[in-house]
Amino acid sequence: MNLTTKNGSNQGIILAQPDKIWWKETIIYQIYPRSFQDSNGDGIGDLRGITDRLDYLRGLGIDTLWLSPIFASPNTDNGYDVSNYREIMSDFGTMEDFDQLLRSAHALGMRILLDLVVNHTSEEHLWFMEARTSRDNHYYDYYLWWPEEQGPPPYRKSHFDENADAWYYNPPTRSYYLHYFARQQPDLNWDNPEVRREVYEIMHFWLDKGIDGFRMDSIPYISKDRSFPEIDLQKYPDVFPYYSLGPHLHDYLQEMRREVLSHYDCMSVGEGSKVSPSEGRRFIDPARQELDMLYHFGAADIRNETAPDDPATGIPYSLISLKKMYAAWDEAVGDGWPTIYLSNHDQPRMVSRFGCDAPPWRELSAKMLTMFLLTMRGTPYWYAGDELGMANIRFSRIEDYDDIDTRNRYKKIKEHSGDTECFLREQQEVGRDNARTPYQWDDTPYAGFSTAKPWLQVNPNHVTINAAAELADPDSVLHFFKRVVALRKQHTELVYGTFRLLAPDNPQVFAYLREGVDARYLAVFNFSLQPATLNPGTALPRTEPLLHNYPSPAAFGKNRTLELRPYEGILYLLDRK
Ligand code: TEU
Ligand code: CA
Repeated sequence: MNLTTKNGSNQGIILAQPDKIWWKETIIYQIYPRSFQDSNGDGIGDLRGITDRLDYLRGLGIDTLWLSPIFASPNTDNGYDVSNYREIMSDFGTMEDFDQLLRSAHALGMRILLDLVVNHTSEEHLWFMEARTSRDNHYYDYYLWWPEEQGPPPYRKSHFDENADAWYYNPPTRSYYLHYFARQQPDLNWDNPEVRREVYEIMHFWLDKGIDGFRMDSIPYISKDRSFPEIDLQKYPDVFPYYSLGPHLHDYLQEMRREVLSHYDCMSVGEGSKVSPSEGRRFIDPARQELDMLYHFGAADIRNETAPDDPATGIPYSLISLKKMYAAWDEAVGDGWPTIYLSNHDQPRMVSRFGCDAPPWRELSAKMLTMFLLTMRGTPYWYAGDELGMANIRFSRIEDYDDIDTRNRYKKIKEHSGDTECFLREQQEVGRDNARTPYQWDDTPYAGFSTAKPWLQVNPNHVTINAAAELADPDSVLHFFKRVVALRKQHTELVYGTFRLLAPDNPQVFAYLREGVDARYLAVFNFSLQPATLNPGTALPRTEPLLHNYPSPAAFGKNRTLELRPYEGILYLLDRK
């Protein structure tokens, strides 16, 4: 940790300058392999497809890829149900294909992160196939059971189960097994040291191959209180936050660091479902030696749960809450390091959710969100396709969906004679398949993704929104993305500088200062469909903006205010020492 004296607004204060390391400077580009590029004409994306597109990605300035699970899987949850952690999913290719992908990526100076899914396995994993046969089986204790003779199991809720019940009865053992996700995804018993050893060996296997780190799926859920107490539903009405606070979670993460991660030059990021900022710090405090980063759900939760600050702005959630949430995480991480993202394979498309995908606004709002994500403090997790401004597909029929989450929830609503139409309308905005439609490479019938009918429909808007068209248009979202990526590389103060939220109570504008040792930046974004006004106080720029998304940026008026147009974003370099 270097200590540096700062001037300007923080005169006299000694500010810690974060340690420099590659995973703070990079942008992590998430690929959902099933949807990226098919290389053999079966309608399913695969590893060779990714290898074929590495040059394209490198050309955009991308240098780190996170691949959603590529391991053997029956695909109940598209790879998030692993049946063999040392084999490649047959749909995606072979181990040779993987080795080739890794070699090619490294040769281009790119890194690869894999998705470690070890809160649960697939029911088709050998361990579970054994475990379910008898209570005496060696693998029985690899999973979590409730014996029938103890009466009905205590209430636990499942994310994906049609009945929302996280226990499933297994006749041969006369017991119920626990599954926080689908019943085909039984939860592992992390209190069994053998289970932990198995997981660490799997991690060694991939790290020894040369991968550069892991994204860890559902990691806050791994530790359970095996006395299975009744959950205090007053305290945890949503239940899931209870799952993220298991008694031995941090012991296991420290053990994992000691046994595995500390032996490699690699990075780790935990999926931080249901983790608050104060809990989050414990995962990433460098002194505790657990994970490097935590991928929290703050933005997704606020977008789903809060009411607009002012309905007239056209922002359907509370921007004030969003701003305060990011400021709270920025402070809570302490000496650790923040993360930011606005979409992924479990969320709708960024432009449809936080911007506006109607034609007059799609490009502007996608560019504004690009500037926002890449100028915040923290490592950005970028979801493939957002650089094209890809939008929600908004399926109208349940048959169009592939996702187990959408399908099982629909089933449940139907069985209870609920309002399925209302559910389908809601899924058009939030359904996970919105983000899983094939990558739009060109305007041919299957968008250049495949020569055969893809596993999930291509968005019909690919005739205009596609990589080929955008490469040919210098004003495209794609070229804009490339410019911002380059700018972030060039201005490392945008990576390491401090973050200070301005105008926290402005319901339309997200504005902040980024202040490094040598330079200070002002970023302003109108998140609304309506014009907005900002007075940034003393942070008045004297020069032209570094970057803006309208052809010519708004200028400061006499009264030191900026009149921003809908979705206008501007980045200024305030001063450089
Ligand atoms: O998601 C974990 C998670 O917390 C989910 O509840 C997520 O919020 C949900 O999918 C939204 O509908 C991870 C993976 O990202 C997801 O794709 C998997 O389905 C899940 O774990 C189970 O492995
Ligand atoms: Ca294929």
